[in-house]
Amino acid sequence: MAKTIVEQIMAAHLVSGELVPGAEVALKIDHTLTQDATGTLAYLEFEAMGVARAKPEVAVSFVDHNLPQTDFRNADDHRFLRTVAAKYGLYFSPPGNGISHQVHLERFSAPGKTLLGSDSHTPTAGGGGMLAFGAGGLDVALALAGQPFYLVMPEIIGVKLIGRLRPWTAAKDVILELLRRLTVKGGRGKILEFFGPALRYLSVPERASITNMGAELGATTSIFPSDAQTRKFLQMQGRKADFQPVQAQGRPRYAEVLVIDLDKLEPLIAQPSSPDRVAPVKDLAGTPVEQVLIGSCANSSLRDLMIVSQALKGRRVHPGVSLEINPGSRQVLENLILAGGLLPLLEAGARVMPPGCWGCIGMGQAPPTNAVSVRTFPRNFPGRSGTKDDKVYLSSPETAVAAAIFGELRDPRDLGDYPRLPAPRRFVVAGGGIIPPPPAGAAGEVVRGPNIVPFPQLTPLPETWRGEVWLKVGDNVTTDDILPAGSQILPLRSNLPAISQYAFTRLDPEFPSRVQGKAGEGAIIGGENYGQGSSREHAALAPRYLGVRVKLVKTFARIHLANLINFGILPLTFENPADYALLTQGQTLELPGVKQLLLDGAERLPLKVGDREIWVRVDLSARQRRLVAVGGALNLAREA
Ligand code: MIC
Ligand code: SF4
Repeated sequence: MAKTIVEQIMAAHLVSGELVPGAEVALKIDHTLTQDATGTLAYLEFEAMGVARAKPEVAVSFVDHNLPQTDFRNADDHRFLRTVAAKYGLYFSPPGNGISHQVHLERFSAPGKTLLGSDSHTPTAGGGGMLAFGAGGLDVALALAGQPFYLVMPEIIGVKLIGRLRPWTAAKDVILELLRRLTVKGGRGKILEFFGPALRYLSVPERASITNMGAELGATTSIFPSDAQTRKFLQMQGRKADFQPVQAQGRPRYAEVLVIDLDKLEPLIAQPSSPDRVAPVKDLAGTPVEQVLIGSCANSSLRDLMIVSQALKGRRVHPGVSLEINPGSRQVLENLILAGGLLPLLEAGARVMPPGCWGCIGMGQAPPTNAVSVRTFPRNFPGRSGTKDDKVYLSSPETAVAAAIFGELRDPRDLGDYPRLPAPRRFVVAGGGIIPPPPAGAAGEVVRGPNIVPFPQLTPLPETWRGEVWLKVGDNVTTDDILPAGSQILPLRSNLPAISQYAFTRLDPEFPSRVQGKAGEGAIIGGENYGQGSSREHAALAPRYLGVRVKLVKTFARIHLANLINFGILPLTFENPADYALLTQGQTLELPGVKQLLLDGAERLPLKVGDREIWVRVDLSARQRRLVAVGGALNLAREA
């Protein structure tokens, strides 16, 4: 029988449910990953579950987001993560070892297996044939405890790639083309499965650039088959034994098929401040550029850095540009050095950082006021760079290096002949960096510093809920808007009372002071694709901590919705989207008998808005309804 890759992997991991789009399914998880900015909370939650040792085949705790250790708080978090990993039997990838997604692909990816990660770009591993999902930290903690991962079965979309990339166009242009066509909400409720004759020419790191930014489409995940390219990659990593072929069987029926002809693709760029504002670079040629950043989980493989280095050979960075390189991993940096790629970068005037996320999450590398910054990163949401009213463009390394050389946006084809890239038969895979789990019982105790504040107790949903509209926002609000990151806020990820002081401050600087100390609870009103972007569960928890109990929007982004449910926030959607216009800040709201209605499975609820009444929808499974009613997943675990 014809079967997609996704159906085959899901069938092999199915714990409960049916593989029918829209139904809730539970999947067994083989690998987990966390990063420091979401990991501290995830491990506090895992500890609260009282499980002695992590259950997945492979569980890795990475430190990549917040690296500078500017004070004790950051260093405390790193030590906490290292000691938790040792105690519970996880691999630990310390600061400087690289970005979780790049390192997981290199060192652990295994075709046909499932991966759950507390970071929205976890689908990067789909480039290596894994079925990989981003999730909130609590879902990852549950997977660490051996629980399955619940998700609503998405539709499976086929993306057929034909032709072959032309010189100076790159895999990044493939995903930018998809963003141009589908927008940041076009992938909601969908998994993208790639196939077609062009796959023969796309290496695993190139495929990973594509699956990585499937997250920007709002897709549940993206996946490539495991084929000769996958075998070659694993061989180069010295992991031939991990190869498993994974191919679609027969001619599967996709819900929809999109075709991209790579021969026709030209260098593209996403304009400020959304990854879907895509245009051909040549249409923007001449725009002055002052900063170019190469790196991130989308584009920091050896190939990506080598093309930049080779293009710079014998040239200099334009004097008006700051060119900065953030290698994806220690391994990439080592192989770059061995291939002779580091010297041309340094000679041309580039600044090379230790491997990590850096400016992608606003940890340094903020652009100057009013300057254009071109980045090979996945996201350019407003202000994420750390500079107010920033002008961040997203492109391939090819387009980015052209901007660094010319000092303005230019079609990289203006650089002349495409350089020959070295094709090593094997990567050097040094053992340095990753710390394997010690044998059970061999590790000492978990060490906690004063910045690591225990998790608060969350109250259950009342029988009848009464509250007030605390804030109304528009479409495509990101989790960066709900709870920003950056150098000031990232050190507070393990300190909920402190971090909640930043909730919604991008949209309303007074929000925390305005609502704190109010006697009752609040609701947030939103538009389409509410909560897109990062998986940070702090974006659910911080508002919850301040008293937000209800979110009423037109549509939710998947990971944020799961996080709201996990922390006992009631997610509602408008039955009639036009009712959005009726709601204003300060109105009183009432949901009569909501708790019982929720537990009884009601799909619509009456909502009193002042002296009017409207209908709102609750699209939740029985499991999710219980979670919301008891006040979140940790309360449920405590009840059990
Ligand atoms: C991001 O790219 O937005 C992040 C920072 O990696 C987040 C995780 C976080 O906020 O810690 C993500 O992608 O989930
Ligand atoms: Fe790190 Fe940026 Fe990737 Fe997020 S998108 S994991 S911040 S490199």
